[in-house]
Amino acid sequence: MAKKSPAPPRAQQSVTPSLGETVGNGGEIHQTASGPEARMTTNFGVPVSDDQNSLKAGPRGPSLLEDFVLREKIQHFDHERIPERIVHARGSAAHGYFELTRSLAKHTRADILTEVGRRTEVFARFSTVAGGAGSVDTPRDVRGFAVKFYTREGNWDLVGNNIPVFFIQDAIKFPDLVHAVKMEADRGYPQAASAHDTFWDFIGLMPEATHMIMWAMSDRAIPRSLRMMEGFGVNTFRLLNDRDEATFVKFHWRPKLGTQSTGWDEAVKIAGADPDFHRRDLHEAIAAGAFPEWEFGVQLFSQAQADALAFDILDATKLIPEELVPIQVVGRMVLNRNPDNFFAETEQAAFLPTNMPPGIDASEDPLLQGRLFSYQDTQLSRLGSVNFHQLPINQAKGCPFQNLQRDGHMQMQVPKGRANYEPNSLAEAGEIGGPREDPVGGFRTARVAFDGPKVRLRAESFADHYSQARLFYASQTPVEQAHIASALVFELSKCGFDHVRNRILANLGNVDAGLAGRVAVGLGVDLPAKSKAAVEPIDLDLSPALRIVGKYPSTLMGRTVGVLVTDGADDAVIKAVRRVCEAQGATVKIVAPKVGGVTLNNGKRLKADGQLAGSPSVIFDAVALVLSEEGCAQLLGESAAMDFVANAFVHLKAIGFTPQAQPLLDKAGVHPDAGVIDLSLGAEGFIEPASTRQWAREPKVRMLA
Ligand code: HDE
Repeated sequence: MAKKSPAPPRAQQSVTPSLGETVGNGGEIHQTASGPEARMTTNFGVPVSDDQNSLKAGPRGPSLLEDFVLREKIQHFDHERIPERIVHARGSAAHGYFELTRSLAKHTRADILTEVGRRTEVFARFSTVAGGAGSVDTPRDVRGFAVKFYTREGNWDLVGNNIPVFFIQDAIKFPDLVHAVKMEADRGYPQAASAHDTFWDFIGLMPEATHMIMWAMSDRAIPRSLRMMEGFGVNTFRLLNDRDEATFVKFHWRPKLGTQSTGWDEAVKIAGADPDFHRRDLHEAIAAGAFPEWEFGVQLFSQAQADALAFDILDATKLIPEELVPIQVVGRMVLNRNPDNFFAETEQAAFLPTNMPPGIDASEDPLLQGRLFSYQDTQLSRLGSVNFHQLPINQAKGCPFQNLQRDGHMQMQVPKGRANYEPNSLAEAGEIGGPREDPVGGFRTARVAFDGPKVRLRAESFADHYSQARLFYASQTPVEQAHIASALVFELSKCGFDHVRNRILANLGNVDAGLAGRVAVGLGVDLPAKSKAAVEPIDLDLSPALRIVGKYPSTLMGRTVGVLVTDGADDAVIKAVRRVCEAQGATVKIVAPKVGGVTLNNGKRLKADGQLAGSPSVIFDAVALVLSEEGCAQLLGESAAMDFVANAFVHLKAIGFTPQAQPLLDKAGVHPDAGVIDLSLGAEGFIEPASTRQWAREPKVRMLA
């Protein structure tokens, strides 16, 4: 345990992070507390007398080489950055807990999945895939959904996505996929965007990606909030019980707030208005005590059930419809603490699909098999040391770790004794013998028999590239189908090569002739004949669970309402809007022409949460316009006000208004509909339309493909 440092002249505390408690063999780190009272020292503890001026030869003279305070500070700064993740570089994370609500003891011996009611600490990181660490939060992209469970039997990292399938079937194509989607090699753009030639070139030549493309072009790829995304383990895993009997499993996360997305053009505008839209949203929700929560579910199935399916459960481009194998909810995750330090925690977190406690095991999915190598390996270039597991965020906090691995770059532990090899008999001489293997409690691999030649082949059972793409598209509501078609038109319109576009159109013909036709019309090009499929697609039973629209109940819970106010606005109406919205669990933000706020009709001052130009309506889920007549007249000359109203309308949001706001509504082109609510009739009527999008409005404001 930590020793106290000698008492410094001013209050200073020596703290030991959890490392000292969890490693079990003596690793210690002394960190100086930072606080108003703490004394500044160099990294080696020498007190610093002046942090404002470097050491110079006279007040105007050159700086001196002997200034170790300056040199240490600048040198540390020079090396503050580490390489960003090659994929999923842009991420936001939070701490929380997982609680098991139903035991899976019949299927697994994993402690975390068998002890009902136990809370296990977790760290969850959400990410975009393609963009760099400094890119925006809202591009059209897959989202990473990685959860580290600090279980009592070692860390379990469930490193998933918000889409249940993947682009490719074999890990050997992953570098190609990532090269194709990232910035083009010669020009270094586009950043965080799949809408360019190299991506669609690769996709067209890899028909196995078509199912994933349907998801990536759906609204799932433009989530409203990280708190409003489903999560999926994607690959098939195994659970192993006490008798080492295996059950296949797919893992699912379902957000308590439902799945909700932005519009595509809205996401583009949000990128400008608030590049940190998702990061801020997660941070603010947790800081406000509105803790994001997900249900944890499993699809369990036997080898016999797997054999009866029309596709291979080892193929990560396929999902198992919930209608065939239901999701059983067995737990929940609550995120209730923001990281203390972005770099130390979110950036240094290393997720490894190989982190599995006893009772959970991988399958032979060739994508997963590659992942079992890749993540461990990538940490070496990113974190720079084989000892990255000793970083506080990566430590096995739920249990001690102990083995005979030694030394390496940045070793933080100080192991005792001579036993750094095994077998050894040093204990017989009274020395430390070191930890021993545990054949009973230790991790065991599923006993799967294989007999066959070594081959470089894709299994024939992987060859149907289109049936599930067709299933996904056919299962969507008309609104969602229109969004998929329009997204394809948008993306392909950014491609310069005709042959690239045409190959995609030809492949789409295998998904749905109507879809291919819509996209061709949207592009203004002739529809080519459909491509030859390796296996003719079949029509599978529809899966309504694959929709977003209508899948979860409408709710204002966790959403944000922007109330635009001016001087002279009616205090009673503002209060009523706030009351009804907050009663539903929404956050209300006041937007005013000036951040200092407004003077209301009763003379009271109301501070604003945001200034109009910096708080466009794209960052809210619904808006209310509580204006005075004069205030409205002034806003008629303010383009930000016009945009506020017009964008709320075209992004299908509910607009509550006081009658004084009518001229602004008229000028912004708002037509009355079920989502345009007169607040003078009572604020209650605002709740229902504000809890969803006004899908019926969409054909009037947007030419969808
Ligand atoms: Fe990853 N992936 N991946 N991936 N992945 C990484 O590991 C990789 C795949 C996912 O918040 C990297 O630590 C290969 C599927 C997430 O830190 C890297 C293949 C799924 C994260 C890597 C895949 C994912 C990563 C980069 C194909 C959903 C971010 C940095 C075989 C199930 C985790 C790192 C975080 C990160 C490799 C495919 C999810 C390079 C080779 C499928 C959420 O190791």
